[in-house]
Amino acid sequence: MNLYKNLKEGFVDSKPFLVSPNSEVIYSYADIDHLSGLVATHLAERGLVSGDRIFVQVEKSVNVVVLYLACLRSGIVYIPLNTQYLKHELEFFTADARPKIVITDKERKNTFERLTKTSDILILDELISISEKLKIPELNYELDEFSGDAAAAMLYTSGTTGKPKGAILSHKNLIANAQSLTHAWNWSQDDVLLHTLPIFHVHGLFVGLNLPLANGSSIIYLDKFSSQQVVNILPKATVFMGVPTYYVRMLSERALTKDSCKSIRVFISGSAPLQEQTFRDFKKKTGHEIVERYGMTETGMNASNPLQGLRKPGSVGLPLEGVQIRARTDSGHISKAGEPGEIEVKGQNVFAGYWNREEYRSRDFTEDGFFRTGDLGRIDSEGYLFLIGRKKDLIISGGLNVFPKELELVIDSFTEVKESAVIGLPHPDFGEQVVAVIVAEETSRLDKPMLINKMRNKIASFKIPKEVYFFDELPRNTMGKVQKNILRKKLS
Ligand code: MCA
Ligand code: AMP
Repeated sequence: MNLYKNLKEGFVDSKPFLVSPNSEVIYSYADIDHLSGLVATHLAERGLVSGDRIFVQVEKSVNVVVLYLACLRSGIVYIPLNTQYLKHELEFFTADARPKIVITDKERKNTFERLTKTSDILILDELISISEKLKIPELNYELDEFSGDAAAAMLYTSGTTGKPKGAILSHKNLIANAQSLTHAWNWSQDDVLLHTLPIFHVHGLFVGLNLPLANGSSIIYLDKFSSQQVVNILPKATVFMGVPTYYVRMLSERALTKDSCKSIRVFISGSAPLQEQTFRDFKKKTGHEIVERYGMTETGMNASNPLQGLRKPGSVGLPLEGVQIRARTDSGHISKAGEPGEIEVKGQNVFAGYWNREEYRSRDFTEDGFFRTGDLGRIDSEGYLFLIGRKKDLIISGGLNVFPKELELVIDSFTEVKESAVIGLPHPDFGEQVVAVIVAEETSRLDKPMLINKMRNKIASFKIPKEVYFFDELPRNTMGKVQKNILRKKLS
């Protein structure tokens, strides 16, 4: 079972696959098949074999798509990294995953050279142009059969301990998700997806690429999201997907009208809660009810509001085909309809576990094989899932996850800081914003600009607190635990 082989069944050779914003065909399906074959050949010549791990930290480009497909064909485990990650963060990933090769941009090469002596470091654009020159017939890598359980990709997701964990996604997991989403969203060859998401997360990588590929549809490929550009291009597309921040920003565009959305079949939102107000405002302005869905790095997509049938505002919809979803109460029993609890999921889409963390399996999964998501929700009597909070201490800012513990560890390492607490507070654009509460050492003259400056060298800029407050002490309960709910109340 090979995801590439499975996707290829949907390819239509003569059809445009990647299209530029001004409608030029960048690659047809035949082109992408040929080129990814050449790159797979080149990677094999460099000694990469099925099961080898490859790091990819590059700006969004069409070449990344080629590389991704080449890796799928050859069974190389694709490990994408957020382009904002800095040396301090990359250090951990490199030591943890020990990739055979790092593929990056010219600007990042030095950083990786300082981080690893054991991995080859290649520039993506050079890799592609060398492969193009090969001009040898591509090997039929897609005919290689791997076990469906073989790893196709590994994506890091931060943990409540502050240390990221590599979620291993198998070929079988990704195939299952592409199939259930094709069905749920009625995806077809006639679809044109306007792709503006980053390409290093499940949302932009697997949902945004595998679905069109599996169905021979075209992608209008933008390097990044810009609400103005998106609204201008919407008339050329049939599907748009994004995080809630995209929809909030699109709503402020005057050019967003019922007319500009005439060709759109479905707008999809996920990765963070879509505010009911955004759902209603978007419907009023465009006539479209956004389809909200629920996913995770570890599971791909689990639930979606239906294409036909009731789309409930505030709900992430019904379980996708082949996915079981239930809630478990604090007292440990399976919730009845409407009763809140931690959401657990099971299905072919759910990963088998984290890299090098087999010993935690019993904590991450229930005895009957459901993954404990750390999300809190309730399922109504019609089977619709409503997410109502999170058991895990996590902030989602503009669709990007920030784990407070990771930031607290960084902040507490500064000599000027006695202790800190990081919380999420509502933000009109990002949904939630990162806020740091600091208890400074008495003699320190630490202020917000100084703190932000110190953090900038250490962590990706989207994690940097938007607000900083200085307190004399942090509120604690009788067990000594910081009461973040009190901080949130005080500061909202
Ligand atoms: C950028 N900045 C942010 C964020 N993005 N700050 C907080 N939260 C953010 N999300 C900061 C930058 O660090 C920078 O700070 C400043 O804003 C300008 O950066 P720029 O890149 O120009 O910002 P932007 O273009 O306005 O980006 C905002 C964005 C982007 C378009 C909302 O963050 C985005 O595309 N988010 C989508 C993320 C995503 O794909 N999530 C899916 C993962 P400074 O100026 O200080 O340096 S979740 C997933 O895959 C699961 C499975 C699921 O369910 O989908
Ligand atoms: P990630 O670790 O980046 O895969 O993020 C997964 C988390 O995003 C989930 O566990 C949820 O907490 C959150 N999430 C994804 N989709 C939605 C949604 N539609 N509404 C609310 N939260 C969501």
